[in-house]
Amino acid sequence: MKQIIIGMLLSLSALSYANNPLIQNAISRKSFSLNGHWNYIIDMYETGYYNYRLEPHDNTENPGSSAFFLNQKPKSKQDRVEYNFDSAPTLLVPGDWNSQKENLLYYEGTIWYKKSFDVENYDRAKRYFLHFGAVNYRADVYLNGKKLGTHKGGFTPFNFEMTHLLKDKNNFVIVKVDNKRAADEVPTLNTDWWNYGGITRDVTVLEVSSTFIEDYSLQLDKENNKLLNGFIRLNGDAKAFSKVNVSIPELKLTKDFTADANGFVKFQIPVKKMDYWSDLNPKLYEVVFSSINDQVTDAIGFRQIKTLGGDILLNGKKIFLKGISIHEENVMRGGRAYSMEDATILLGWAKELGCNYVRLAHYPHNENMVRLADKMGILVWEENPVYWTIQWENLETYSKAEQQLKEVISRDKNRASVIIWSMANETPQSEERLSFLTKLAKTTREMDNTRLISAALEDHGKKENSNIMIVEDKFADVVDVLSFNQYYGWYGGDIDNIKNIRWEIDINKPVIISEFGAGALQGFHADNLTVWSEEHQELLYQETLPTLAKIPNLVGITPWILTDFRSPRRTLIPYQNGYNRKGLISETGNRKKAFYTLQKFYQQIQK
Ligand code: GCB
Repeated sequence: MKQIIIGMLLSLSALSYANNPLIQNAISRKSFSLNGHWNYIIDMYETGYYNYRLEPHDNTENPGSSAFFLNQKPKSKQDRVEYNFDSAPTLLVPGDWNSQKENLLYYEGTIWYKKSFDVENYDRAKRYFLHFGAVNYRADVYLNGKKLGTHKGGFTPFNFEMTHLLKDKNNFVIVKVDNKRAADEVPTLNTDWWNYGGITRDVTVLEVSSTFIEDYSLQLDKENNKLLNGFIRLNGDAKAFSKVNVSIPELKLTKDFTADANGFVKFQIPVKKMDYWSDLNPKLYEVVFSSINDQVTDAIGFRQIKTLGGDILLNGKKIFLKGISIHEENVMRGGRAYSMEDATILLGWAKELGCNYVRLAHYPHNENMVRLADKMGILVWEENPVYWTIQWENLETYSKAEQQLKEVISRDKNRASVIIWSMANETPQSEERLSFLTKLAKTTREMDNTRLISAALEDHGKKENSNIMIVEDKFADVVDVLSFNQYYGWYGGDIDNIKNIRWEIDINKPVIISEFGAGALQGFHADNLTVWSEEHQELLYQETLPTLAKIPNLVGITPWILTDFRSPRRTLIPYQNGYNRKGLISETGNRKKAFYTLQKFYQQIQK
């Protein structure tokens, strides 16, 4: 009996997930935006969610008027409703709340958002989805007083169908956003970045036909550069055995396929001459995916990425990844980055440094970053927020990590710039952690075998000779690229001794140094042994870069980090003042001395 119930529950949860599959390339769909001013109510005690017996209003048959998602209004002068969205202040969406209101800078908890809207040219024959670029961390979404669903994970997109609840006029969407940290979530309680809360990315209403192209992929085969592999997945009543077409007008290529009974078709398309995407030639082709009553256009680059012994080969040629790590923060404005303008600033700085590669740390960044990287010819490492001390033995925590990873892979699987999926960062070793990460890697390979797998691991000095650094981690056997963070000269190790250290790496895989760095307050000048001075950070770069260059299999570096970023862990006044100061650029946009040291190093590296 117990098993039957568990089985039923599992199939129910699978069903609710299957009902809301991620719609590929949301930004090119017919849509309208719900960005802008949303009314908000701060609800520290979650009064609008729980009744006074702490039962969720959601679960009660007739939620009382104190359920905020009903958006109740008093019906008479004697009617008492103790909240009112319409008289509440507003926050901008997209945007974190912390940087918009002074009293919310440190807030971690629940805030309710409300937006009213009409649907111009509402069409009964169409289907409508509410799409969120990201909400940090938990979103409970309601339309016209009814629940659409819940999503957890602060950095990945999700959408809910709302066809059944939508009207042409006077709709209201209410989102309960909760950014409280918790030990069993991903990321967990402890991180070295600001836990920005809110509806941090775009909100869009997508209008699609009753049967539409839900998802697709088109990628160059890993081995054969004259072959494209792809799939199309339809959603809707007429999906079975439906005709679909893929065309690349510039290549004069057009192919018809027929979907199977589930509306799915996997295909291969031979190609003759084509221009391959690379950092030096970021060529994107317009690709049109069509079905009987839907059409989606994307800009896709075709390239191969693989490893050969200690090298990474891009289109068969060795490449050195001149990189920098980046947090998703527009530090000059203050707050989470989300827009194309933000992406242009961040990737523009990376280009100015001489980068052909970025590590988007420590969670999936907004889609503008990878779309722009595609256009600019910047290779990308994307990362799952499995950071430090996740609950490895907790199966639900595993599901949360896997779900976020699947969502980013689903979103970005057609981006040529993305070459590495990183499973985790600096995670403490144990058998449970090894099987957790190995399972994540397996899932990733099943979803996408065209990219490389890595994780930011850790090194340490050998017992018998502390000048010899080693990486002892069984997960190194699983990854395609061995990456590790190393802070010799900052967290332990004498800066004067950097020149004497070397790494003993007995694994025939490419090596990336995923982090190194030192903190410096821009404008603070002293002799180069004075911690927090620009000169000290510059010295660390001057000493570290040539030392790393001696690692035989070194194929890339992403020093920590492009800009100073907000972190609650960094309390030292006057140097840190709430910022991690390892940026090469300050929160005022000024380059520190080490910026130029790294720039010079990259200029000297042959292509
Ligand atoms: C690390 C972490 C990164 C921190 C950085 C630091 O190793 O991966 O998230 O911000 O060190 O500055 O300590």
